[in-house]
Amino acid sequence: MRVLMTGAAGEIGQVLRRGLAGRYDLFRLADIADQAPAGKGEECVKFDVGDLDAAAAACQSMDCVVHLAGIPVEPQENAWPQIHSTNIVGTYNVFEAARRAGVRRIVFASSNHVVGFHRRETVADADTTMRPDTFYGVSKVFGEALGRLYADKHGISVACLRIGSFRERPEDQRQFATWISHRDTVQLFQRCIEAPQFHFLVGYGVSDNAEKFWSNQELEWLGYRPEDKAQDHASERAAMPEEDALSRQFHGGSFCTMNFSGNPDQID
Ligand code: 15L
Repeated sequence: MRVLMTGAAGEIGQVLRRGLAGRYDLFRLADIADQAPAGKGEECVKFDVGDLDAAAAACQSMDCVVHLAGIPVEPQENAWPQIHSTNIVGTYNVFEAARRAGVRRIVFASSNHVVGFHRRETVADADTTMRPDTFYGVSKVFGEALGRLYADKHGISVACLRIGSFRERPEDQRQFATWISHRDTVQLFQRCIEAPQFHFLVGYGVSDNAEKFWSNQELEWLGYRPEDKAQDHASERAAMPEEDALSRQFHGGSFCTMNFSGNPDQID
């Protein structure tokens, strides 16, 4: 199996690179930034996802593309032009490049922020209505829609993973619901890359946290069995600050609060 991973020098990319090392006939690691030299079975390529021709060249002879490249949020939301060029145009380029190269599967790093404005009493699953909480969340909604299109129209098997809080350990109160450990992240991506043929799936990237707001029940067949849980870090919790009154109402937490000028009472 030959796998291309975009955003390979990012936080998740580096953990996947280590965790999946040696599993594939070729692991092609792509980023706009410099990367550690290629090891056995690896190949490093440097390009900007804004360049469709470069993306198409990187997709040549790949079976699967793991698309991580994108602009995140913290500490503040990036300006729309950057989100547009990297997360929207860049994601289109990678999907289209994969199609042109005959890639059979795409694993797309979506985000929990596609459902960020759901109230915490709601347990979200794959069919829950999208309620993005930032332009970043909107860009991930776009990526998931693109995934649907490329699955239905072109028969590419697409997995969209709504990643929660990817950290070594939970760092704040919300992450007792949203945390995903490094080890569980590796397992989840590996299952999606290696699963037998499927058409389209949406999954939540979350560890086995007792308080989680998201359900992967429909994904039992995938075999993702998280090994970590936030409650194992309960002793560290008392030292973590409380969330503000708006953040603690919604799945997206502080992402909902960023630039907020609405009325929370109107958000059902
Ligand atoms: C995300 O999608 C962000 O990329 C990440 O940095 C985290 O903040 C995470 O969501 C979260 O919800 O905690």
